[in-house]
Amino acid sequence: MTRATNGPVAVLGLGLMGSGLATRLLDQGIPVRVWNRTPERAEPLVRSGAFAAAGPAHAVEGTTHTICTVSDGEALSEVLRGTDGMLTKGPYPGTLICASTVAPEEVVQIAGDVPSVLDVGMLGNRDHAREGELRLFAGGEERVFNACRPLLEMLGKEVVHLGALGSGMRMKLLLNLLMGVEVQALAEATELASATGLNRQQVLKTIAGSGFASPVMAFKSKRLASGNFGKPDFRLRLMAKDLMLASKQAAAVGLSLPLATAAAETHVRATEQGLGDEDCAAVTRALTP
Ligand code: NA7
Repeated sequence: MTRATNGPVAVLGLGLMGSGLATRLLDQGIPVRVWNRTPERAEPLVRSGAFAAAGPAHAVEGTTHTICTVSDGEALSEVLRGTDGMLTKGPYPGTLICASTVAPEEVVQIAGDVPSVLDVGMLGNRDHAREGELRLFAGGEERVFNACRPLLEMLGKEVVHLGALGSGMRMKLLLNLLMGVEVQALAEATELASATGLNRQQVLKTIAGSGFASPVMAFKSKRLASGNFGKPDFRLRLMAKDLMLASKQAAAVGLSLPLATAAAETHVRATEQGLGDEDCAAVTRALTP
């Protein structure tokens, strides 16, 4: 059997996904070096055996792979090239797995500084990450993908090489486009139900059990029924970012995607209303006056 790595793995960014991935690696006996901008978030992982580094450059020392799961392009740039960034001490000799959802062009740019890089779109939430149940869609050179496959298979139940660098991000953006539009559609139907005097709980139960509901709609109908959007599965502001990125991608190739554009606008407005750190189903709150 091919070993997943010959050395420690760094995980940069310990939000919902990064902490899930680091937990999975530790559970599988992989030595893990972690770093997070807010250091307290590393503490549970340290208790589970991870080494907490002082910064990204320190975290990647001696590692064969680095998985980056910070929130967006700005954060990724900070982690790579900012103060104590992972590239400040010279080129990274291992493989960078960019699992942050950013514009595909941004990961292509990274390849100028990191010879061995993959972009990986992750489908699933923190629980899937913890259990190795993610579905992973990778872009990058075949040689790099094949070398990373054992590690990726430790993290995901489905691991697919889509093609050139940037492909993983393109897949992730279109998947989140679908999710954002579906969840907003569910929220709109629910608000219409409430505003016209139907019983909200009854309507959500009916939708969830109907042929119109996708699994994600059925899942999110529980959030909408309870009105509890705390402890997010996926933060609303990240959905706003991904819908904006998808809309920009479409515009760049001359496509008009009216649903994606409308959903992006609603999610940006919801973020501006202070709902960004709630679960993305909280978009429903941006629909009512
Ligand atoms: P979370 O739970 O919002 O976590 C975001 C992480 O990004 C978290 O570790 C943040 O650190 C970190 N972050 C945000 N901005 C920065 C900057 N400027 N510099 C360094 N680190 C930063 O998101 P998820 O885990 O759900 O998702 C992460 C990505 O994976 C996202 O692109 C998804 O689409 C896929 P903090 O703890 O706030 O200091």
